[in-house]
Amino acid sequence: MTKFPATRPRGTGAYGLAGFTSAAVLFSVAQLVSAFFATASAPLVAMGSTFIDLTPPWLKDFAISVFGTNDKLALFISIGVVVAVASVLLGILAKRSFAAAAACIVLLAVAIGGAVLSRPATGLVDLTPIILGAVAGLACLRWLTTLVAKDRAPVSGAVPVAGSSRRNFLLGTALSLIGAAVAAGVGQSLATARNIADSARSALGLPVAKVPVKAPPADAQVEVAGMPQFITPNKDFYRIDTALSVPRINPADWSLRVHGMVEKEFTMGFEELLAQDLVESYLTLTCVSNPVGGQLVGNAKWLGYPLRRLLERAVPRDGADMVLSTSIDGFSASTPLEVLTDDRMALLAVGMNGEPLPLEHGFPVRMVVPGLYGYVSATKWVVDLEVTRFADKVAYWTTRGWSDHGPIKLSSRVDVPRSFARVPAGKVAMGGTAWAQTRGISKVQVQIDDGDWTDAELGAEASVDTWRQWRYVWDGGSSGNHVVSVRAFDGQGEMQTSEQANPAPNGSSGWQRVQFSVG
Ligand SMILES: Nc1nc2c(c(=O)[nH]1)N[C@H]1C(S)=C(S)[C@@H](COP(=O)(O)O)O[C@H]1N2
Ligand SMILES: [Mo]
Repeated sequence: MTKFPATRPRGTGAYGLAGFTSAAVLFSVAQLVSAFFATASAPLVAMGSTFIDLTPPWLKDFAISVFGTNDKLALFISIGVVVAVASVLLGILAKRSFAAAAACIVLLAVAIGGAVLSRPATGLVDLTPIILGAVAGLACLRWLTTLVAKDRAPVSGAVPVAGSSRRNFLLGTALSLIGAAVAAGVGQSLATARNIADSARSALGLPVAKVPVKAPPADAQVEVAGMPQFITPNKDFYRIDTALSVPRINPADWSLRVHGMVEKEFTMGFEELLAQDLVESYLTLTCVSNPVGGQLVGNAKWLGYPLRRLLERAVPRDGADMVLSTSIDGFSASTPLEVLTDDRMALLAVGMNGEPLPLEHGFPVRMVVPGLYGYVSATKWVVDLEVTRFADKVAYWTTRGWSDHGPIKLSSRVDVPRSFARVPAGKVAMGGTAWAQTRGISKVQVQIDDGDWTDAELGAEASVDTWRQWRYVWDGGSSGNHVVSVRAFDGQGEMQTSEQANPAPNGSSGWQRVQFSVG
């Protein structure tokens, strides 16, 4: 009937779908297998962690300012989108040359393998997930592209040929995708079931402090609707770290090595730590990435052992001026030795607000140090303290452009009203928070529009290491837009600087201004 062939090869769409499906198989098989190996053996975790380690300060700042503490979710989604697009292109490449596409998959696997090996606490065996994943992905691509090649579309006008090869391709794709989803789901439940840290944490009873701390005065909390709680509940406490998957440490396996420029190096296990005379203190933690008016600040009651005592036992040698603390996942912080040996309450903490540390906040042991931003002091999942010198060792963020010393800047914030809130006419109760850890807050002033700076009422002080709330009742003004500004004074009467600074390299500064409207 016709001289033309009645079919032509399937278009690029089918190949793109084959590529996407093979990538899904590769990643989910690797994810499933990774449940039996180090957490960082999962391709997504290894890639994401490596990406985070390569992140320059401006990008970290940007990510936190846009996504806040959802920055990790944003990273996973971005990686997912990039992988999805790349895999479709790979499928299309396979139409021209299967060998070229296979070579790309092998290269990708090698790159991921490199990322896995670059993580602390991984070894050659941790390459198993990516190797098995790559084999499964390759096999899937081979199979599906063979099925596509057999499936030839009818040329328009020609009588359609039987659609069985078509059905085979779609069936193969559906089976592969279902298999991938099942593998990913099973991998997830295996990882949860094997999470020994979770069960150990639930079973753990912490000792009580030898010296319990006095509860904060009731009027540390000012009475203004919408104010944050004076003590931040653990579930609301901000979380910032480079750990894409939270380290899972069995306390029975935990130990802390204290070494370096010391007379007596030693290692302490968890039991031994709990047997020391533990103390409690209220302390406000602050992240250097907190922008003016930001929420990366939290206040908690900590239970722990004074780092001063630990270092007394090690006896630092002359010339040492820094302690490099390292976490199980390779993060490190450089803290001035004198800060850890003077009489402030720098703690090796095991408890937070009456519970063992939550997993995301450093279970089983972390550091908390009054007066310093977290990146130079608050090492979570800490396993190593090296007494050394700033001249000799550089910590995680310091190599990425942040200052090696990170004292917290005197800051204040407006919590109520929120930006662009509309308040009813009449009296307006405003409130906020101010902090200058180790020095305390002596005064907070507010200014409405271009009016005079006026003293706010202060909530009671729990300690110089905690934030202090303020309250101000404004008589109210004309309907329309207004601005409230805030500034604080520390315990020595020094005023917060009005100079605006971004978080990098050593913390934001400037007075917060909040716009709101009346009426
Ligand atoms: N192991 C580890 N500890 C870490 C970090 C980290 O990335 N890894 N980040 C630090 C930073 S930058 C801050 S601000 C605090 C935050 O502590 P939180 O998450 O308990 O609020 O932890 C510090 N300790
Ligand atoms: Mo931080």
